Parts: sequence; structure tokens; C-alpha cells
Amino acid sequence: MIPFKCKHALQTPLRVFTVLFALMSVLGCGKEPATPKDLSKENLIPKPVSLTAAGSSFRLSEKTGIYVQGPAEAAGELERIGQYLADRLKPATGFPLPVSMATEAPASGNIYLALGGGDTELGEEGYELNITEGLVALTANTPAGLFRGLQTIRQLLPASIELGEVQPGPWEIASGKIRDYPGYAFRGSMLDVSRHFFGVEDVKRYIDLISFYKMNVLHLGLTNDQGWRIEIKSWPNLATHGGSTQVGGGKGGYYTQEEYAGLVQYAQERYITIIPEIDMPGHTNAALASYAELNCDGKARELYTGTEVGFSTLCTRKDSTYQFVDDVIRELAALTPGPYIHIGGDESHVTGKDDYIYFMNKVQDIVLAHGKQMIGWEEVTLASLKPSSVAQFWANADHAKAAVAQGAKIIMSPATKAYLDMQYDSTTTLGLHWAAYVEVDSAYIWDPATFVGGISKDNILGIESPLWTETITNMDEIEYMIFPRLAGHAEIGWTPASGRDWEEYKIRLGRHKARFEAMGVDFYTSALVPWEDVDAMSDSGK
Ligand code: TNX
Repeated sequence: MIPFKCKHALQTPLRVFTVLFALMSVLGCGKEPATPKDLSKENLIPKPVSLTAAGSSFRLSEKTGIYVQGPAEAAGELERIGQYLADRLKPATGFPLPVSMATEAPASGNIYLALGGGDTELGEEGYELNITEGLVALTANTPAGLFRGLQTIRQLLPASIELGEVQPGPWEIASGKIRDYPGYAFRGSMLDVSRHFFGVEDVKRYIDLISFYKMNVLHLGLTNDQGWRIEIKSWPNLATHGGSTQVGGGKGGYYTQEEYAGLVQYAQERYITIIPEIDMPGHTNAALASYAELNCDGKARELYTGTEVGFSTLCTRKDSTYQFVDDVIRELAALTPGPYIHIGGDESHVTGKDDYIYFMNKVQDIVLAHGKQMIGWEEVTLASLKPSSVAQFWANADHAKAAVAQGAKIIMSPATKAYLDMQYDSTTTLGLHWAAYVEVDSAYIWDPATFVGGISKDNILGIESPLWTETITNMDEIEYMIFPRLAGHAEIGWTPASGRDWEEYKIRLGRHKARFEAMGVDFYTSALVPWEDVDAMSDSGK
């Protein structure tokens, strides 16, 4: 239970109070929650690869310090990671949680974050967490691995750890050992900031929310018919004119390059790669409205605020189109430390097939020339893909198979399972349902490695769940559509298929209710999930 509910209950008249008191004891409210002693009963999402319980617990106190250890050249980064944990734990505990460098494990009562090395099974993002009565010790090969492990520590503490004001605690974690690493190297979500524009603060919250579930990619849909959302200095009208509206005719917006660089850094500090998408040659009305010369007839289009798709195209046989593409990719590549640029390529219904292929082959070369790998929606497989290119499957298995036949890797985003803009059921007011109604169970019950016959895990880079925003206008609506489905997608990307079972998962998910509430997440309370008011990951309510 979350303490403010207890305070409220205490003000009620005596008779009602007696009933409430009985209820509160059941829920563990009004007394200290039971000490969590069995690590195997924790409700972690994604579920760890392996976990052994040890039967006691660690207690965080006002004396707890966070000690970080690693080579001198990593000191700054390790201190930042330690500080990230301190910043997550300080508001609710009220403890000072100082961060310091260490050369060996600290004394009893502390948290120890150490870069190990050499544990090849843990790979780039895995971690090992050893919790004893005396110490919480997290080790990983890389800072990214430590960061993923910190999300586990957060989830092992009571849900009220996520509240912004001091709570009574106690702050205890069941003892034992977790060894954990992801099944797929690429685990992401896409946010479409073009159909409706979402400002820097919203994108930061999106990053924070996906990082809590150990995702490592944020794909930003920066351009579409309805809006161009990134400043391009060599073609300034794209943002100032092309970004000036959105679906429904609202005022739109765009990120300056400085703001965008700030987002990239914010994501990097959470070990999330931002993949920028410039959708071409279709979905380009905002660009076609900003520069007349991008149209074959030389006439600028009107800005568009509806939700149709497939009516726009760049002029693929004009040389100046490739000057435009080169300038945009050059500026974007300079803002992109990650390896990928997404060039869209979907639903180009008014581009001739030969023109489409001619265009894509040229664009792929441009992306490579600027030192990046190309990702495109599955239709790009019509072109001659280089082995470094990646196709993003959304609906057509033949496209995905053709991409694999060309040596390309696949990102799995089946619309019937992974599209976060699909309505949960026929009563959902937001979203669309052209692919399917996607209830929380359906979003969870599928395996990327068997979803398309002939495409196996080796061909798959990972999984991504896209949120298209034709009907989504603010952060509350974003949260309602992505949660709880995104948590399930994160688990599919991380946890081995053998560890995934809906009947077991739905219990863990139901126990995340207090955690969503404490984080202020506006989520869909699906009737298929047994939601429970469990605060502590204690033995109560299990
Ligand atoms: C299809 S799937 C699109 C988007 C829409 C989405 C709505 C794909 C690559 N393109 O343009 O926003 O459906 O669900």
C-alpha cells in the first residue's frame, strides 16, 4: 500500500475504521510491511535469466553509501551511474546516499557497483547482482550492464521508492543472486513525434519509462506528411514551415539541433540509442510543402493535417532531390552517435516501383557515405540491400523473407502484436484497429523467433514496439497506450522464450500496479490482468 492512502483511512469514523483496519492489515497498511526474504517471489519485469534466493534481506539506511569501482578512465561515467541511482532513491528514502569511488567492496550496509570484465556470458548489457544482509553488490562488464542492473535494484525495493516525497520505508531487499542478460541486442520503442508533436520533456519521460524496462533503443519518427520535427540548417523551411502544424491543425513544433543533441545525450546517459527516422520518399508532404523544388511539378504542396497515408512522394528522378537527401542525412548523421539512420520507405503508394527502387538504392549509398547503417521499413527490401542494412518487419512476411535472403537483419514489429497505437479492444477510445485489437495478453503471447516462418533468431536484430500518434495528443494518452503492453514487449526482448509464460507473467504484471501508480503512469487496467495492491515486494500478497 502507498502510505497516503493509510493517512486518509485514519481520519474515518470508528465503525468504518474497524472494517478498514482489518482490510489494511491484510494489505500490510498501518504496520511495517513484512520483510522481503524470498528473492524468488519478486515480481521483476523483464524476468531475469537466473535467480537464486538466499533467505535473508538487506536494509537500506541513512548511513548507506553508493560505492563505484572501475578503471580510472571510467571514473566519471561510474560516478554518474552511482549518482543516477542515488537520485532515484533519495526522494522517497530521504537518505543522503553519497556516491564515492572505491577500490574494493565497502563495509556492511552499502551498495557496491563494480565493473568486472571477462564474464563473457553477461555480454554487453548483462549484470550480476549479489544481495546479502550486508551488501548489495552489482557487477557488469560495461557501464550499460550496471545501468540495466540498477533497474533491477529499483524494482526489488517497495513500489513507494518511486514516490517524490519521503516515505516511512523500511527499504529492504530480499537476499540472493541474479545473473541476467538480454536475449536480443536491440530492444526498442518508436515514438512518432510527427503526427502530433511531443516536446523535449515528454521525450525525456518516454526515455525514462522505457529504460525502466531495460530497453535500449528509442526510434523517433521525426518526419511525416503532417510535420517535419528536426531543424535542418541547410534547408531551414523544413522545420519552420513544415513543422508548423500537426494532425487536427494544432501548432506543431520542432526540435532545434541543440535540443535534439540534448535528447541524444539524455538517452545516452541511460544507455539508449536514439534512431532518427526521416521517412522517404512517401510520407513527405511536410517537406513538399516547405520546398517547391522537391515536387516533380515544381509546386509547393499545402500543409496537411489529416490522417491519410500514401499520397505524397519526393521527385525521385530529379538530381536536386538527392542534394536534399544528402544534406538532411549529413546533418542528422552529425547529430547521431549511434550506428543507424532510419529512412522510412513505407507506404510509398504514389511512387512508381522502379522509381522507388532507384531512390532507395541511392539513399542507401548516401547513408553509408555518411558512416551510418540504413534501416528501412520492410518495403525497402525491394531495393538491393547491403548486408549492413536492416529491414523493419511490420506486416508482410514475404518482405521480411526477401530481406533475409539479401543478408539483411530484421527488426520485428508485427503490427498485430507490437503496434502500441492499436486499440486494446472495441471499447478503447484512443488508437486505431486496422491491424487488430491488441489486448495485453496478445501483445505478450508471441515469439519474434517463430513469428515469421523461415526467419529465426539469428536473422533478427531485435524487437521494437512503435507508437504512431495520429490519435495521441499528450503524455497521459501516450502512457495509456504503451502501458502495460510495452512492459511485455520489453520482456520478450530480454527474457529467453523458455522463461516467458502469460499465466505467470500476468501475476507479476498485476503486482506492478502500485509501481505504475507511484511513477504517475497512466496505464490501461486490462481485465485480463489480476491487478493487486502490493507495495513492498514483501511476502504479503504472494
Ligand atoms: C502504418 S506501418 C504506418 C504509419 C501509420 C500506422 C498507423 C508503417 C510503417 N506505416 O504511417 O501511422 O500504420 O497504425
